[in-house]
Amino acid sequence: MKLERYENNPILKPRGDDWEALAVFNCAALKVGDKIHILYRAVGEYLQYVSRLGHAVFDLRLNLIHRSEKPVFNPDLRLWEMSIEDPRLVEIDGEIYMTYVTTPTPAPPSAVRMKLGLPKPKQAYSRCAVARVREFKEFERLGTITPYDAEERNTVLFPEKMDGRFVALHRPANWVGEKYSVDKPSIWIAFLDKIPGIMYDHRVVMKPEEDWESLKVGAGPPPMKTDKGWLLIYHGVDYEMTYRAGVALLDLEKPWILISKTSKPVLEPEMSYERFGDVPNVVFPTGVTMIGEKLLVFYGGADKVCCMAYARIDELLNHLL
Ligand code: BMA
Repeated sequence: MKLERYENNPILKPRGDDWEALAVFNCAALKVGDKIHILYRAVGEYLQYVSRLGHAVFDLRLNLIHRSEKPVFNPDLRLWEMSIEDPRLVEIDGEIYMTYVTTPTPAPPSAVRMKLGLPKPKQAYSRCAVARVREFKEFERLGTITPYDAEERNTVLFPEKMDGRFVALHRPANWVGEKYSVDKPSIWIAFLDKIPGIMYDHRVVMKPEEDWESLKVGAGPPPMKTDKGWLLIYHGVDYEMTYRAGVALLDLEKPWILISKTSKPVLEPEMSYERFGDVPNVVFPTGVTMIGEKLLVFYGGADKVCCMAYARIDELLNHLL
């Protein structure tokens, strides 16, 4: 099964000559009432490749009704945040939370470095942090939640607490080897008593298995509750650095148990806006929402633009089961 692409893709393109001039991609999504709020990663220069977050609002027919003139969330150098990347949005007990990546050193991706002839910088680990979001204007930093010894991206929170604890999926890229029981970067689950807080009780949920995910896997948007289980859209990367999207189903009560996952990707780079951009051959899902029976997946195309693809939820679940 494949996701269907929205006919008016890309839904957001780079704009102006400042903070979002070069790339806008990897967008979080949250439906509030009859609006879909998008927070997207925006890049305005290649040398340092600092990303900030922009905010866009769409109606349920995907007409753009607002786009911020300025970034709504900026890195804070006093906190060793050089860049804010790949946001994910989730509502838990009536509050909106955003998980995001912070990188402490400037680091354009290798495709961009090669074009500019820049050397590979020595990089400190990226980490994932959480902010409480109010009205998509106020972002209250609640701190880093990933373990101090882990290089992290792709942290998402479940939309519900379990036994009073927050539940997260994360992808510690350097937790590989005998000690960790995985030999490639995998998706792990962990718990938090509160936020701010630190994750504990880590378990592996999903390892790379298929050819198209042979290098690593990482969570996409936060898991979505269905009567059959938690639906997780994730990305897989192969040795050619092609990013594709797959779907998995996790047990409702014991979400560390994988019920099923698609053996083939549901979305892969085919369109020019997914094949050619700042980093070629990338679809990178980071947002999900439901409209009626339709599941909408928001994703970045080639680290350049924001896009959407969709499927009927019953068809997707039947396919998984
Ligand atoms: C990942 C992240 C994403 C990016 C992807 C493809 O490691 O940096 O933000 O979209 O690589 O370059």
